[in-house]
Amino acid sequence: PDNALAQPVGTTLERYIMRKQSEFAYATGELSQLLRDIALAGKIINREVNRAGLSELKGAFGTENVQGEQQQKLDVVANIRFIRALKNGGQACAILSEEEDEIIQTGNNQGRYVVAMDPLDGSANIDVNVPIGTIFSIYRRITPVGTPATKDDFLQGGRKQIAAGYVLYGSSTMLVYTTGHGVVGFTYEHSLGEFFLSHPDLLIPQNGKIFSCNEGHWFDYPEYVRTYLMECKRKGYTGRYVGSLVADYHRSLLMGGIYLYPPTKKKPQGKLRLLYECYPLAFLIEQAGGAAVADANGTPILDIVATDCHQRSALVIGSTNMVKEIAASATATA
Ligand code: AHM
Ligand code: MG
Repeated sequence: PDNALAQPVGTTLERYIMRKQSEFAYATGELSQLLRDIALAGKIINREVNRAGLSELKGAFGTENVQGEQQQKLDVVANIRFIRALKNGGQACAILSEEEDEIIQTGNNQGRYVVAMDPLDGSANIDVNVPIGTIFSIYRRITPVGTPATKDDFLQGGRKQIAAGYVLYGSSTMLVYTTGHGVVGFTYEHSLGEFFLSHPDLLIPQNGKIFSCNEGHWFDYPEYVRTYLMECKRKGYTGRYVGSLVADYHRSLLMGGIYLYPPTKKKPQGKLRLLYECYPLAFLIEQAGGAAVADANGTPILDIVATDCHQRSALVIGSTNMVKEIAASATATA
């Protein structure tokens, strides 16, 4: 406590964004503003997530609306909050959300960016107080500024992302993102309402000893996936599966490991969505020195061609050497 005052003041997200903006001579400040808007949306969703249990106590916390209607589901609320924050921010001309079939025009046709997002991922975990997350992916639009955005703005392919990230609502709330210059992580300080830089340069260990998948689908997995998982078990690796993609991904990033959502008999294309689940996490993992592939051939996720805004993909993501091993297991099984 004596030297508490001697502690350096932490770097806030705001200060960090400003510093980065001045490092890139071309920066117009628009992407910076968009990142701020996303951080604000994250704070708002964080607040909703934190008081989710209280909303069951109808009325007591003002959770019933004026018409006396029941509270909406948290993922619906998150969707509304996120869209509102981006509309007010003015930088995004359109949004693609897991919650809506069609792309959402924000009315900001002067905006240069489009944002694909899963406002609250891990739907099965929302009601049971298990970590959940928001995922986002940003592109510079290819349609002319001043006109409404189209699907083409979203279907540019994973390598065209200019920024991506997530907010993890866990034991602490974190914002992790990349603009293509490495990966940074910020931790939310509730009482100050600020994100502070806590992980300046996130790199995933090249090897790991944790595998993460839903083993309930075991009999539906392709043979090479089972072979690889058996090998993990033989080596005495640890199995961990939250069932929230952001949480399982975040653990893999920090500790090393592999996360798998392979094709199954019921979901031959995989379950996860390419544009707002797989692409952004693949961009982040490559920036953190890891790997993300879609199939037994080891095709990088970022090279999968997007033809539909809501298309699904299989996903194998994590420590490079583990991802390579599963590809090797595919060749050996073939
Ligand atoms: P959701 O977008 O409906 O929440 O589904 C995505 C989630 C991921 O967070 C998680 O990794 C996966 O689905 C879990 O699926 P399963 O229950 O099949 O293991
Ligand atoms: Mg989802």
